[in-house]
Amino acid sequence: MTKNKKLLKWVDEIAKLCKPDKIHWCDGSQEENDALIKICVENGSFVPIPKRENSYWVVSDPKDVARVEDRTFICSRNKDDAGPTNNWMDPDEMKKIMLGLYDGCMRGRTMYIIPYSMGPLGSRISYIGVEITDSIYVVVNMRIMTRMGKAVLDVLGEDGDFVPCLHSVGYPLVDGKKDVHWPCNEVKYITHFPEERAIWSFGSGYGGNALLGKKCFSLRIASVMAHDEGWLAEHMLIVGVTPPNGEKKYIAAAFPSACGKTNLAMMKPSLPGWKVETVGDDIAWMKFGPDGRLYAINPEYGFFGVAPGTSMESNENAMLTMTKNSIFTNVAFTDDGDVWWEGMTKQKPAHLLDWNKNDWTPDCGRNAAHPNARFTTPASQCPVIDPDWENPNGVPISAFLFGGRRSSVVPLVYEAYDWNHGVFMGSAAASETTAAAAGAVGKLRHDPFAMLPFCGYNMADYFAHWIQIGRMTFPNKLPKIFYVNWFRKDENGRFIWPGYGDNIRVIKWILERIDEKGDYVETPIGILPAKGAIDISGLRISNENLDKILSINKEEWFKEVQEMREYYKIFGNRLPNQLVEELNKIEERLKK
Ligand code: TSX
Ligand code: MN
Repeated sequence: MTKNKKLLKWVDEIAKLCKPDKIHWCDGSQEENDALIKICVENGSFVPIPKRENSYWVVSDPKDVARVEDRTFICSRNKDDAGPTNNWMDPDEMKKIMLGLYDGCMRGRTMYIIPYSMGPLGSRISYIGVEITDSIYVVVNMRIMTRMGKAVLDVLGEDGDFVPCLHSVGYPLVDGKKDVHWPCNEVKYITHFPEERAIWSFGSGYGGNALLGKKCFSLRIASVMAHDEGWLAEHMLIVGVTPPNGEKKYIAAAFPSACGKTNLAMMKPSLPGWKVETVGDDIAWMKFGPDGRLYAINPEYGFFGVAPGTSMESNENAMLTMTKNSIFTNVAFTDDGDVWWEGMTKQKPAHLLDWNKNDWTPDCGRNAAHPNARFTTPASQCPVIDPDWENPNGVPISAFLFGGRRSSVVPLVYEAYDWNHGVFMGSAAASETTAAAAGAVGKLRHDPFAMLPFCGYNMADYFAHWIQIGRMTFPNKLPKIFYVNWFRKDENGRFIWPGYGDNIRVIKWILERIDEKGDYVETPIGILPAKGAIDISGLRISNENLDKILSINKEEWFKEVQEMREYYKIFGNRLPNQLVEELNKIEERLKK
């Protein structure tokens, strides 16, 4: 147990509020994990997967399958501090509502206390959280996704600080009510109190709604902490790239959903002699080191990835990571005792149990797995995990990549002229919607820095923070900034760039540019590769198509600038002037 005063007081307070039958302090041990999983196997909510050692199949309530953005709130004192891109409610008002919901919400259940560290234990870049939950699913997922248990309490000590994260599925077992395989509540709230750095979540057991170390802490609350303390908490993958000459560099990259971030994080490069190693696939925390460079850690301990579309072709390393010690949520189950999802194999199985445990055949007209089905799997099992992925000092970042899914207009890659131009590029990140998302397909959605659902404060202040970061060190110590687009289509609607492992060809140019090499041309929107500067050896791509994705169309870009001016209006006068200046500069260069 712990002698931490804040923690003991808080647990006592929450126990009085939620009124659980029992309290269990998680030590993180294998024995504890085995015992919890045994409960779930016996009650039928977890099904062992015979083909994968120590792995389990779980299906959720069909109404609890994804993050609920419209039920996600930033409860700052002032509405303007949440900004135009967040839902806001007054913190006192929200607490009143939620205290009502939490009152007795754990009756008949056990309350689990999960002490966890985001980042290597004891690193100066890491922070501690404690999640209180009434869900065993949450406990065992948190054990994969974070460093969890007794060792964290030891680091916390008597006076250490932590982010309190309260979670309940909101399904008390009262009046003889029987438990269900996936308890949850129709009423859902995912709420954040940025000023007191606390998280309250109610009603959902799924992913980012319930595993509070991930999006809630590591992005929404941590982005506020980073703003206040002068560092960066970003929705970015981190990879180490080693060229044949051995001069390894680390890159961090932010992409909106459905752009293949996890695939890029574990990419198998197609150029001979090149190596890509994974530090993280979703979140990067970065602080300045004594040398003035930015050093990044992955605060997570596992991958919580979208299963559909993941295959030996699209992401072999992810497939090899999840062969054991993994949890699969809302995928399908095969007759021979394995999991399956759309896109996993070219040939669909003849029969499955689908994600609702109903019989499924290829002609039944339904998906076998839910499109947002997930794997939870330990990062340590990734065949290409970086040797420094747990280095408490982090890894030095040489470049930031922003991107989006754009079938037209945006070239394959371009480089910012300077830091503020790069910040502009991050703020301009946008992506066309895919069938996986709700709403119309192919509509352009702004997703600045891929942080739209994850920024815990006013997005305009976040832009200003990025500009401020650029003034905190020598310019030559800052990562160079690039924008990439793997998704240009030709007039027949076919992807022009092969993507996947061939993206190493783009990264090769990026690494050359970091060393002030690599042939380039200056254009109104930024620095593009010169003709011949992208290594296309062994690729089948026509000159015409290559020219198309490595050049800009001024008319299209005038429109793009106008569209961006319109978008910026939502931020009002809180938008940093530097970003409007960058827009003006691009427009002036386009006129020349
Ligand atoms: O993840 C992707 N990446 C990054 C990989 C390291 N995807 C999948 C996106 C959905 C999650 C991609 N899809 C990428 C990409 O670079 N590019 C594309 C588009 C594309 C799709 C299929 C082909 C080529 C490009 N197939 C053939 O050309 C045969
Ligand atoms: Mn993400």
